[in-house]
Amino acid sequence: MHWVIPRSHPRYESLVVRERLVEAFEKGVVVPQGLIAHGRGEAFDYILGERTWPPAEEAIRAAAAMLLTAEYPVISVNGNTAALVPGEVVRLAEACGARIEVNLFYRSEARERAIRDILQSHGAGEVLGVGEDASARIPELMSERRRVSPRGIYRADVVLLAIEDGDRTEALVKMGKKVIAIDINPFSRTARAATVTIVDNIVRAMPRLIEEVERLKAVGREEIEAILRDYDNDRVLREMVGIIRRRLEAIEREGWKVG
Ligand code: PTJ
Repeated sequence: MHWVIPRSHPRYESLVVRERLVEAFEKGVVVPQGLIAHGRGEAFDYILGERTWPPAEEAIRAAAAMLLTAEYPVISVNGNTAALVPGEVVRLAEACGARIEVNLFYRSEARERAIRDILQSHGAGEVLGVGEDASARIPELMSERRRVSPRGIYRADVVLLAIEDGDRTEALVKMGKKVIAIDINPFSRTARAATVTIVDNIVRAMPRLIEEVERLKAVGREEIEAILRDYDNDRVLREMVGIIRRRLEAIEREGWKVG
């Protein structure tokens, strides 16, 4: 870490996360655009009071159910995800039997390898999507992100992605895949296109998702299927927008004691 952040700093956690991204940026794992994307995420997190709200909990439960009932789940990893939650990606993949694939908007083989190495240093086995392995193409997508592994995202029925641009989410849904997105911006195209959208900071959402997968493993298939049947992503997104609106109104009315 370059800057020693005093534990007593009121924004300690958030500043430590920033340092992690800056370090990953200096190693070439995160692109400069990833730092900008994080700033956008921070702004939404600030508005949401940096906590996981009930509709996000509901989406996490549905995501866990979807991962557990998937035939071929794949976790897609980009630079920001690798910098922020590498250990959690590996633990989640283990918990639900998912493959892990590197998939980058700003693609370079050096970045692919660096991200694979980070994941493997956290215990990952095979990491797909590196170099020649990304030989399949997502139709209708122009960015480098269209290159995917035929043994990974291309074949998956359920794809979990995070901090993602909207084009690919839409293209994956068009291919008939179920997409679980972690995106703290409920207005983003990714949030609106995904099958299940977890509107939360990835650093909070991933540990909770792992917990939920572990919990649901112990319940019956019927209960898991009921969770999926009752889930409505449109409603969850509208509820998140309602939370933002009510929070802003409460702060306007009562000031900062709202918290
Ligand atoms: O590593 P690469 O090459 O694949 O590139 C990654 C970036 C992030 C640059 C690329 O995917 C991108 O440009 O993404 P966008 O279009 O800026 O979208 C990122 C979304 O993630 C935005 O809606 C942000 O609000 C949201 N976001 C940012 N940080 C977090 C987040 N959501 C959850 N947790 C975060 N920590």
